[in-house]
Amino acid sequence: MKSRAAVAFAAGQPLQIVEIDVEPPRKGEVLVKITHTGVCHTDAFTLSGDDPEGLFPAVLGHEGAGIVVEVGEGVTSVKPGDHVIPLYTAECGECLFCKSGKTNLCVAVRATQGKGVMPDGTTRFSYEGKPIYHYMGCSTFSEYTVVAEVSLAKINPDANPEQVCLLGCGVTTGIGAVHNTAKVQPGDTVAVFGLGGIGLAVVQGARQAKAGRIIAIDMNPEKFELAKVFGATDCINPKDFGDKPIQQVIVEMTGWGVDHSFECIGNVKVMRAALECAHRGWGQSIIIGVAGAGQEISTRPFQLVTGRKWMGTAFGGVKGRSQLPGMVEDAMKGEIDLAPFVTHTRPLEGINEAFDLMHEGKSIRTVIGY
Ligand code: NAD
Ligand code: AHE
Ligand code: ZN
Repeated sequence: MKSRAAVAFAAGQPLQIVEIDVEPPRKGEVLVKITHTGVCHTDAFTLSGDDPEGLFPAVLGHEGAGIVVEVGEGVTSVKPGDHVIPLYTAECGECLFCKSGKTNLCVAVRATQGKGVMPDGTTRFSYEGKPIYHYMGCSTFSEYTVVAEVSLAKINPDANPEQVCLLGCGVTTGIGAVHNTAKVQPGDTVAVFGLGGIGLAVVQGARQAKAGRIIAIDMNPEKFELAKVFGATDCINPKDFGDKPIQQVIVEMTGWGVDHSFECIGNVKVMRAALECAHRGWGQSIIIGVAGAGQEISTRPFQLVTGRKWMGTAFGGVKGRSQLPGMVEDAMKGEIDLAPFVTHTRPLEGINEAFDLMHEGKSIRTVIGY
């Protein structure tokens, strides 16, 4: 079938809106009509060429919501008409990782996903007879996409897709990082570095967890208004402190540092600052941001010797098929507030503007409606 798609033909180039060919779903696969997709910073990261797994040409996009159109052989957990969210972290329930009960990092389709192909090693997308790669097992920048059955969460059909698409990545990642990874407790002190979609979701999660002080940090003070709406108690801009390291500022604000810090930018220098503002003896720092190829983190080992923990999280530790439907219900009950994240909406033709708005710091999320 034909599908309108925004194709990344080469790194660093704007996406091109073209009509691609999409093959029917094969065994264990599902054809989904995407109705809405968010644009996450990770899409921009991969488009920039900094992603070691970045492949071109590709259909990017991994923060979508849609409706099942057709299922391949053997698919039993979804049927045409079901409302779904594609998952870049699958959940097969059968692999070593799923069975461990210790992680959401299912490996069922991860290897082929990273190579931009379906589990059988081939792609369902082509343009003018030439193959186009899939992306993160989702490729939500195409109106029609094919994903593995294990990469689909079936959700309440009454949910607002323009908002719940954000549970496909950003909001789930931030909220999940607070509850599943850091396990923030009432009264805990939290620092959040970077107030985009991820950082603001961390702020919201910290308030849900009844954190005491929530310190929000960004170089763009325009992000502070929404951070306060979501529960930030202090908003600080590193530029206001001259040469003073921001970790020192936060330690001085809190006495000994924060119980939990979250890096939501992808900047290895900020990752260090986030670790070093954690409380002596027990503070922990969670890396959420994705850093480019060749980048490495560093700190004095003494920071760890003296009791700080350095951790990371993917998709907020959330198991997509078993836990995401419940998060959609939480959003429908108002227990997760999604509306403020959607600062802009655009048709597919406006997708490059969505990237521009992100880079200019003007948007939190632009949601593309097909
Ligand atoms: P975004 O661009 O919307 O937000 C980033 C924010 O960081 C902006 O507000 C920006 O002003 C701020 N910032 C940039 N440099 C800064 C600095 N030096 N100090 C303080 N603030 C600074 O991005 P996003 O969509 O929220 O994504 C954030 C990061 O999280 C990206 O690296 C993305 O790839 C990553 N991510 C990771 C996961 C995961 O599962 N681990 C999931 C989603 C996104
Ligand atoms: N491909 C990159 C890593 C990118 C990365 O870390 N992705 C996050 C999700 S970002 C969502 O916006 C993630 O979940 N990683 C775990 C995984 O299995 O991909 C690289 O460095 O190669
Ligand atoms: Zn994302």
